[in-house]
Formats: sequence, structure tokens, C-alpha cells
Amino acid sequence: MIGKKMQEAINEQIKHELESAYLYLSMAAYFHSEGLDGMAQWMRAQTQEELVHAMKFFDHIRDRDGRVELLPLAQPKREWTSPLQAFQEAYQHEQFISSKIDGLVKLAAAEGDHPASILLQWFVTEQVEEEASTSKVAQMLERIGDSGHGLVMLDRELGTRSFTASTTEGGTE
Ligand code: OFO
Repeated sequence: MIGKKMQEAINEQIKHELESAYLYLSMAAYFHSEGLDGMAQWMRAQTQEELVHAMKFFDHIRDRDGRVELLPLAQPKREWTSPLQAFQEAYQHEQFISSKIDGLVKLAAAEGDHPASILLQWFVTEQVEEEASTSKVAQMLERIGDSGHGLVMLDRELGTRSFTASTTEGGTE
């Protein structure tokens, strides 16, 4: 059975993962409104990944005879000044999530909670991917600058991203 402290911390993390999904869905809506459907598609796939992350934590509590408690979600921001700003914020958000995963890793070690430690190893690796993928797009957008042609090309490329359940097993785009 999962301990009380770990259960509370994982319930908090479920909220963070759902807020990530909410944020990226809001970014998808922003990109659609700007006619950047490829970037919107990238964010829609990212939203689905975040839901999978939340459910991994949900199932961990359930499998260990704990009790999931869903906490209120913050309303996400809805406008950005540019695609670059949106992806920079996505990168910053992933760094924030990585810090939360680090905190959980430390708590699991302090509590001697080996099942949680094993689950969290997957998330440590996943966060490396999450930071890399958002930072890579932000860097490309920086390089593109004001080039409309560059933006159209990148939008097309990002639109090829699709979500499959297996994407979450070995990593992410
Ligand atoms: Fe769940 O990794 Fe992004 O937030």
C-alpha cells in the first residue's frame, strides 16, 4: 500500500500533468487561431501525452490501494505574442515539471518507497525528452526570426507529429 505522504505528492503531480495537458491544449487553440495548424497538431499530440502521464500516476495510486484525489486545475493562459513565445513558455513549463519530478524522486528515496522510485525513473527519462523537444522547436523559431517562409516550413514539419500510445513507452517526439 502506498504511504500517505507519497499519495499526496502523487495526487499533486496528477494535477500538474493535467495542467500541462490544459496548457498545451490552450496553445493548440492559439495556433489554430493563427492559422498554424501544424504547430496546433504538435500541441494536440503533446496534450495527449500529458494525459497519459497523468494516468500513469493515477494507476500507480490505484494499484497500490491508495485513493486518487483530483484537485482543481488552474485556467491556462490563452494568448501568446508569437509562436516563439509559446514554445519558450512550453520549454519553461517542462523545466518546472522536471523540478517537480526531482522532488518526487527525493521523497520516494526518503520514504524508502521502491515502487514509486521505479515508476519515477521512467519520468526522469521522459522529462529529458520533454525539455529537449520543446527547446529544439524554440531554437528553430529563434533562427527563423521574421521569415514567413521558414515559419510555413516548420509548421508543415511539426504537423507530421502524431500521437500513439506506444510513443509514451519509449519516449516522445
Ligand atoms: Fe508530463 O511531461 Fe510535459 O509536462
